[in-house]
Parts: sequence; C-alpha cells; structure tokens
Amino acid sequence: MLEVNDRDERDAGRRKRAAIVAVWLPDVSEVDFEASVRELQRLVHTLGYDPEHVITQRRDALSAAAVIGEGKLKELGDLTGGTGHTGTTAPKRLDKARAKRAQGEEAHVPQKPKDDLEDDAEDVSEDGPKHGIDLIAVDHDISPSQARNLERATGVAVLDRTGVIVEIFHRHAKSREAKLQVEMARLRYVAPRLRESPTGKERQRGRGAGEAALELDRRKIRDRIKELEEELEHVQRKQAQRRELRRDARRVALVGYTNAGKSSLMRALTGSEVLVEDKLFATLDTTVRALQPETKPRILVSDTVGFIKKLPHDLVASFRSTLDEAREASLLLHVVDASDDGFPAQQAVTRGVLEELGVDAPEWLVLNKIDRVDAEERARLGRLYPEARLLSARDARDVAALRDAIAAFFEDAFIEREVRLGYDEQAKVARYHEELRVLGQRYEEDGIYLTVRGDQQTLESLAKG
Ligand SMILES: Nc1nc2c(ncn2[C@@H]2O[C@H](COP(=O)(O)OP(=O)(O)OP(=O)(O)O)[C@@H](O)[C@H]2O)c(=O)[nH]1
Ligand SMILES: [Mg+2]
Repeated sequence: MLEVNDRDERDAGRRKRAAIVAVWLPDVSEVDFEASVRELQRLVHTLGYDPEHVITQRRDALSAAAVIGEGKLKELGDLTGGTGHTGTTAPKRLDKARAKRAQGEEAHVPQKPKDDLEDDAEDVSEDGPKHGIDLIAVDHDISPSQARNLERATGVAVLDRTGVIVEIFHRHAKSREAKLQVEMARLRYVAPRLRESPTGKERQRGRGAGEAALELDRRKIRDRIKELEEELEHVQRKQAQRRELRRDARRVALVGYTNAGKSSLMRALTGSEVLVEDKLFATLDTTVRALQPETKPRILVSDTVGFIKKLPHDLVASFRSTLDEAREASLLLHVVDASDDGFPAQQAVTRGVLEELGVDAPEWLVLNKIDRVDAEERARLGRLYPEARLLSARDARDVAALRDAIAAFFEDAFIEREVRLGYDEQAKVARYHEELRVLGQRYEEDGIYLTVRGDQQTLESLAKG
C-alpha cells in the first residue's frame, strides 16, 4: 500500500503519458503511415498526454485478439507493467473508467487504485504501471473486445482513434448545441464498450458504487440518446431560423483540415475574436461575421469545424449546422496548411467530406502558413497549384488581397438596375440603401428613381417585398 501511495504522490502534478500503437498494413504507404502516427500523437497531445512511446508492427491485418501480435503485446506489457497477455480478468478500475465515460463524466484514465489491490489476485500487476503509462492510443478503429484484451494485457486504459477524437470534442465543446452533439456521439461510442454484465465471481464479491454504474444498460443509453435528439432538434430548428434570416446574404465558408488556420483567417478577414489555438479541433462551433472593411451589400464569412482523416461518422452527422454553413455558402475557401508535408492527403480528406455532404459551391484553394515555407518550396507550390492562393493569415497585406478578391468575386455577379418607388414608400427606399449599393437617386413626377447595384437575389426579394 505504502508503495502505491508513494508513487501516487510522486506522480501528482506530472503530465500524463501515453503509448501509441499502430499497425502498418500492406495497403498503406510509408509516408501515409508515418503521417497518421504523427497525427495521432498530436491528437493525444491535444488530449493532455505526452505521447512518449510508439509501438508499431507490420502485419497483413489487425490481430483479431488484441490488434498486435503476441510478441509485441508482451513488449507493450513490459512497458506498462502489465502481464503482456490477454488471459487475465479486466481490472475493475478500467471498468470504472468506462462507466464514467458512459455517464458523460470526464474520462480520466485511472492510476493503479489503492483499494482494489488485495482482493484481486488476478489483477494485471502488483506494482502498477512501471513506466507511468496512463493511456494506450490505437491508430485504428478497434472492436470493444480488442480494446478489452489490450486493457487486460497492459492494465492501462485504451482508446482508439475515434475514442480520442470523441474525447477531444467533449472537452472543446462550448455551445449548447456542440455539447449535445458530442454527448450523443459519446454515448453511441461508449455504449457498445460497456460490459454486458458482471461475471459470477464479481457477483459473489458484491459490487461497489463504480460497478453499479456499469448497470447503465443499453436501454437507458438509448433513452438518453432519444432525449438528446429531441433537445438537439429544438436547438437546430432555432439555428435554421437564424440561417433563414441570413439567407439572402452573400456567404463565404472557411473549410478545411483541423489546424489549417481557418479561425486565424476568420479573425483576419472579419476582425472578430474567434478562438485560435495550436490544438486539433479548437473550433467546434460555427461563427458568422461580416467581411471587413464592410462591403455593400455585406458579405458574411463563416468559420467551421475542422475535418480529419477517418472523422467518425456520428460526429460528422452531428455537426450538421456547421456543415450546413458550408452547404449554403456561395463560395468556399478551402484552407490548407502549406507548411505541412502531408497537406495533399489532408486536402483530399476535406474534399471527400465536402463531396459526401453534396457541397458544390465554387471553391478556392488557400495555401496558408506560407510564411513557414521557403522560397524554393513556394515556387514549387506555385507551379503545382497555379489556381491556388498562397498566403499567410498573419500577413496583413495577404489578408487584404484575399478580402478584395472575395469582394470582387461577388461584385462580378452583381447587376445594376433602375427601380421606381412611390413617394409614399420611404421605408422601402431606406431598405434599398441599407441592403444594396445605391449609385444614384432622382426625383421625378411619377416617383423616386434609384440606380442600384447588388446581387440578383437581394434585388428580387426587395422588388417583391
Ligand atoms: N505561421 C503561421 N501560423 C499560422 C497561420 N495561420 C494559422 N496559424 C497557426 O496555426 C494554428 C491553428 O490555427 P487555427 O486558426 O486555430 O486553425 P483552425 O483551422 O481554425 O483549426 P481547428 O479549429 O482546430 O480546426 C494556430 O497556432 C495559429 O496561430 C499562418 O498563416 N502562419
Ligand atoms: Mg478553428
């Protein structure tokens, strides 16, 4: 006991550590494999762990039992202080962690518990994780039984790629809508990972509070998901109404891979204070602001949630409203981080998601962070992507040029028209001034003549209304 306490005290305040497990499958190139592992390291880091160890293995397929083969599993067990094989009972602390996740609490990855040691002779190891590994992150989507087997062999909690992403979303969700969406995705992810029922041995021993929580059975989870769906529908109806009000406005959506610099560009283009962070999935909520300096008619810019390789489908589906922004935009700025070697793959992922969503607005490729790219590489990118805009969100001149290009894009589609209004229609005259550019105004006997310029949609809706 003393030893365990000592270790806990020593560990208090230390940053948590993670080990990454990745299998290099035959149909994956070396570049893609390494990029994927690096990305998972960044994800794990965003979640608050130092990804200190990377265990990789070449295999034809994932091992059905525990992802990696027996030899590697032993190696992993040595690293974590686990048995290295799957033949032991899952330690209770892992179940508690799972139960907590299912309840929507913080999924902190447990240390060796002090109170469970004596009565569980089969527990993974008597002296706890030797190297203080707190999490194993697997770069594949794995089955609940593979996760359980890995946990048995290592005595450490296991998350797969989806699990890591779901946890990050959970921590970063701020608005009511984002929170509801994440809770739903989380329940859908966690539910199949709950153990169905305790084993006979555990039943004899009697169960503590932690295990009682496990009895959150599937039916309860389904009920909760239903509740969430209803609440979400209500919130989203309101969102849709808000979008309806902006319908006539010209809209630009910033889309792209996570961390590409969408929010940075949003800030620069609109002078707004949206969150910019060197984290994956910093943005989960949509923000809409007017392009600055303001054009007439106004152009609205929206920032959206970033995409990632193998973005869990539940999460894609649940972030509908951010994606509706993209769907309803007249122009898409597809932002990529040009300083990242792996950007073509990231660009392809974003394209894939946009296609799946049926987004077909004109799309400009923005090669951002060009300040981090040397002259030679810039020239190469210029040749390779002649249509792209190479820029830095940190360079005021680049941002001003982009702003002008956006304004010109809409301006090109504007038309000029002369309209006649009655002298009793002052309110309407005012609306024309507010929503369109008025180039001239004449007072004739039969009415007020306005020469206006703007987009067809706004012109038509004003003529009707
Ligand atoms: N050097 C450099 N860094 C940039 C540039 N644009 C963005 N960054 C940095 O890149 C990181 C991510 O930027 P964000 O604007 O938060 O990226 P995002 O695309 O909104 O990311 P998510 O919201 O996570 O999808 C931050 O640390 C920014 O400061 C740029 O042009 N040059
Ligand atoms: Mg962002």
